[in-house]
Amino acid sequence: MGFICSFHSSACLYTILFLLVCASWLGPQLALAKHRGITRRYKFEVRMQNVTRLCQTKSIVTINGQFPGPRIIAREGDSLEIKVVNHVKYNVTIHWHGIRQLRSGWADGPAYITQCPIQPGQSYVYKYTIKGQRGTLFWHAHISWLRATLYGPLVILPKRGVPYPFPHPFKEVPIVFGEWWKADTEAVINQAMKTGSAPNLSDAFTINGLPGPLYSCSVKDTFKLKVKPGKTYLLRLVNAALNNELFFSIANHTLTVVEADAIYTKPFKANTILITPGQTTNVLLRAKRHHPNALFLMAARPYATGPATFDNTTTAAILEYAHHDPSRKPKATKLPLIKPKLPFFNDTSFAAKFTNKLRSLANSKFPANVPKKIDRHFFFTVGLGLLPCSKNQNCSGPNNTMVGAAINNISFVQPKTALLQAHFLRQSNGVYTSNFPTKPPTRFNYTGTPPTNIMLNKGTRLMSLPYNTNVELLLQDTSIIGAESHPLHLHGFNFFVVGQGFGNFDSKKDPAKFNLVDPIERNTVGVPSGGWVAIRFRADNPGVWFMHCHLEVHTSWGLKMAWIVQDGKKKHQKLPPPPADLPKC
Ligand SMILES: *[C@@H]1O[C@H](CO)[C@@H](O)[C@H](O)[C@H]1NC(C)=O
Ligand SMILES: *[C@@H]1O[C@H](CO)[C@@H](O)[C@H](O)[C@H]1NC(C)=O
Ligand SMILES: *[C@@H]1O[C@H](CO)[C@@H](O)[C@H](O)[C@H]1NC(C)=O
Ligand SMILES: *[C@@H]1O[C@H](CO)[C@@H](O)[C@H](O)[C@H]1NC(C)=O
Ligand SMILES: *[C@@H]1O[C@H](CO)[C@@H](O)[C@H](O)[C@H]1NC(C)=O
Ligand SMILES: *[C@@H]1O[C@H](CO)[C@@H](O)[C@H](O)[C@H]1NC(C)=O
Ligand SMILES: *[C@@H]1O[C@H](CO)[C@@H](O)[C@H](O)[C@H]1NC(C)=O
Ligand SMILES: *[C@@H]1O[C@H](CO)[C@@H](O)[C@H](O)[C@H]1NC(C)=O
Ligand SMILES: *[C@@H]1O[C@H](CO)[C@@H](O)[C@H](O)[C@H]1NC(C)=O
Ligand SMILES: *[C@@H]1O[C@H](CO)[C@@H](O)[C@H](O)[C@H]1NC(C)=O
Ligand SMILES: [Cu+2]
Repeated sequence: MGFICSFHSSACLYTILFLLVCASWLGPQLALAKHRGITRRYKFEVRMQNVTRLCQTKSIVTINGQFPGPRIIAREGDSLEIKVVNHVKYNVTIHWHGIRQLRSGWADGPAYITQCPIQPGQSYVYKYTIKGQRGTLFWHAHISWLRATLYGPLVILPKRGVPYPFPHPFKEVPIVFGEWWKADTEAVINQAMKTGSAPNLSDAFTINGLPGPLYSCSVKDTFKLKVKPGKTYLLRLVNAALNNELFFSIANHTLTVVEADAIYTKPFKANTILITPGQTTNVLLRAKRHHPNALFLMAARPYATGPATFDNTTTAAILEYAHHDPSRKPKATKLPLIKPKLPFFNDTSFAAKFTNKLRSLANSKFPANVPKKIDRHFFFTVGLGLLPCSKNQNCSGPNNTMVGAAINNISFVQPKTALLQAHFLRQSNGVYTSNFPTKPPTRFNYTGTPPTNIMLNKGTRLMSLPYNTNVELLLQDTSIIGAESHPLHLHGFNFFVVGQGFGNFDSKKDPAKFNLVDPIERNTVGVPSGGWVAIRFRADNPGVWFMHCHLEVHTSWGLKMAWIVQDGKKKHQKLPPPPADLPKC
């Protein structure tokens, strides 16, 4: 039956294409370049496209008319040149999430941080080289809420001839989670910023662009994963949802986690995966040895801790076994469909147990180079608060206020020009100041009863670091308006997650418990709800690097800041000048 993988379902095509590309496309080109990387060129035409989900058609922003967007595939060491041409009425930028962008900050993508937007009718070529990274990442728009539909996987294979540090999978399949609104998402966030209320909730989550059979009018839009008994599959999980961390589980199957944010992990088994927006996770799925005469649901739904209501629906795909003997193939519709059991929405103890299992391989091939001698310590509170609305607004908060979000009580104000350009040209005057506070302005019981004054400050303040500074950063959640897990994403770096805990960070007792041996290395970490996390990184990449909550609504509200990393003394430690086609404001 056309039940699951109907011909007009783009996501089915999408996987098939991906598998084909993996199998053949890389062959001849790479044979010529055993050790040296090659340059791969892509063209991204930003175009509107009508797409129907949940029985409603809407016009969405896409790349090349595809939703989800095209896959980018490269090998470690390759260079990418991606020409983005903007044919829509919106300003657009694209971010290559998790790519370190070593000395190529001009290609990072966050609007007004590293570049001005690509305006309607304009184009920009993102150029960068993938150095020392392999695994699953993704790309997405990095302006307003356009990433709701502008996203796709970015797969970095190891250098040719270099094996994975785990059994070679029979096939590799991207599983990209998204979030779907029936309404126009730009209207949703614009309305929220005008009224000061929380934005309208999404209507569904998606797997490879498809909501799945648990929504009304959606059975035909279900992603189907077909497996052969006894084979091992590598699922490349990406959470591209806007505002929700997700639990993911496949009924009656155990997954083995082998990689997170393009860093190999010590393998461990899990029935449920927790993945925040901005995170990626590779898992091995071992198909059962014999045809189980059943179908299995692969489902995802939120891990939600905040004070606000959330989209509590469940997206699902179907895992189906192929028969060795097609004549014995039972009718798929006759088979029982087995559903997984997911943790409860606010199961923070599950979240803590899961994240504590993530460890770097930390062996000679893949060492964990954790900074040991720290040059600068920072303590940042992250959380919500209230912001005053302008006089001509009528905001829904008390005394014409709106919900805001902040780091160290500063709700970031987006500048009118790109920070990286202002920094490079030494024209910071009137654009930003370099006085981001190293600690919160007042001490309080961060996770206890909040202070009575919960107003926030505003500003475009940055933190400047000399080249090669070893940084330790404590991220402390606050309970202002409500404790909540915030997935903090740092551009330009991977960091090591050396410690985490609940309540307030204790600078006397907690550092003794830090893991400096095999902590997970990643680019996005969930600050535990009502708790803290300690991260370390070496500031070895000159440029201006955005750090923000990857819940898009919190970014809109100001939970963001940027680091300046100054040039080093040597030539290869300096940021080169901007490319000629860098968009202007
Ligand atoms: C989308 O549908 C509308 C209404 O049917 C139509 O006017 C428009 O041309 C379509 N857009 C595209 C890109 O196909
Ligand atoms: C948000 O939801 C409200 C209530 O259902 C509705 O009136 C409004 O039009 C929605 N806003 C957008 C932008 O869809
Ligand atoms: C699925 O798991 C349940 C509970 O462990 C078990 O009772 C059932 O037999 C399994 N079904 C299949 C088809 O594997
Ligand atoms: C989801 O939230 C709605 C509204 O708060 C509630 O009525 C419903 O029971 C919830 N559903 C689940 C599965 O928790
Ligand atoms: C989780 O939610 C349930 C029901 O909404 C509530 O009773 C419980 O206190 C919550 N648990 C935590 C840890 O917040
Ligand atoms: C603001 O909005 C509220 C609720 O919609 C309304 O009662 C009030 O009159 C409005 N105030 C102004 C000044 O527009
Ligand atoms: C609103 O402003 C008035 C006057 O400044 C003040 O007395 C009151 O406490 C404020 N209310 C809130 C909820 O902040
Ligand atoms: C902070 O608040 C929590 C929760 O109310 C409480 O358990 C704790 O004792 C408080 N800590 C201090 C130092 O007051
Ligand atoms: C945050 O800044 C506002 C505005 O300056 C101030 O009123 C408030 O007390 C500060 N809050 C904290 C917790 O420091
Ligand atoms: C697009 O970006 C330019 C340059 O920053 C800005 O002037 C313009 O207002 C933006 N347009 C929209 C629709 O936001
Ligand atoms: Cu957040």
